[in-house]
Amino acid sequence: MPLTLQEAANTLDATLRSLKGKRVVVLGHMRPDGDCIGSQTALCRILLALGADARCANRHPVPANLVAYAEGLTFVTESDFKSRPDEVAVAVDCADLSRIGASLTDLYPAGLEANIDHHVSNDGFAKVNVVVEDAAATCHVLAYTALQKNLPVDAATAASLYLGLVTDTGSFRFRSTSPEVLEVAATLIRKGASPSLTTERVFESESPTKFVLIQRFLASMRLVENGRIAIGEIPIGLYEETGTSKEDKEGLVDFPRSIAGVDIAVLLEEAKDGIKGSLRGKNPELRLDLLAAKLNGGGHKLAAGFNCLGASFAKDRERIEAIIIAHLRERAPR
Ligand SMILES: [Mn+2]
Repeated sequence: MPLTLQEAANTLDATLRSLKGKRVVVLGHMRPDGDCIGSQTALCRILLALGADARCANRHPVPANLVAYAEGLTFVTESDFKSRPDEVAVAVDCADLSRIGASLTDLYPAGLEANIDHHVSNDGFAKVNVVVEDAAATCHVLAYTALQKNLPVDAATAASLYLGLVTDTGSFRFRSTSPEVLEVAATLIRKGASPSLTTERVFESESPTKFVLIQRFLASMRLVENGRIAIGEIPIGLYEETGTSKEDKEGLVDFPRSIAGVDIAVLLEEAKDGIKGSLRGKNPELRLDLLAAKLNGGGHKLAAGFNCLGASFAKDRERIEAIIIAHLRERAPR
């Protein structure tokens, strides 16, 4: 099922052009990140330019630092969302339907029309599945297709596509940063994306309260397994205490990842309904997607997440830690 970028471009171009004259909703994942919002807004603009009646919907709102990318588009949140007659749904950056949320997907009982993604764990849930595991971002798949097939890319669309490339490659620092990715980025800049404006909006617009959250997160960090695993925690109530929200979690897991000798960086977040985890690595052989799967999750080889429903720090911290340690010993003994 995984495609090359070229195969994806051929399929996606035909699919997008076939949506002309139709009502389309572009769905993304809960707690959307830069690649999700970038993909949704870019695809929505391309579809509008192709003559489709397109809009975006998400379970959670667009994060404050990404709102500019949705300017001029209809972006609906779950609670206000109703499907329109004959509306076709397309998903971006979602490995499976649960990432979108049943409250949205249940409104399309005939199934989703297309699934555009780059997650290894994508289960091919739509009629047309355009999944490129080698792509650096869902925005990479979209940008490659749009540029190669001469789809309409105005300055706002270029900015959205660039956003997804920047955020999913960690500002062009991760392994996924290839010459091809940088070539696509260069073309997007020529079409109107601004690297400095992107940085300012996305990375230099944090709330002052986030620094309190960062301080507390750093204080919680500990090294285990001879320094090969770094774990930081967000206990229940910390967002309220620091005047922050879930969205402020973005980027925190890069701190444990940045330590020399750390193979697996872990962020554990305790909530009322359980423990959520983010996993980050430097070596793809560690297959963090498989580790996440052991904890009711999934993702990429180097970046994955999980959700242990009903778990709490007091009861389950050691069990989760043991699973992570066992996975590291199994995949990369030292
Ligand atoms: Mn992505």
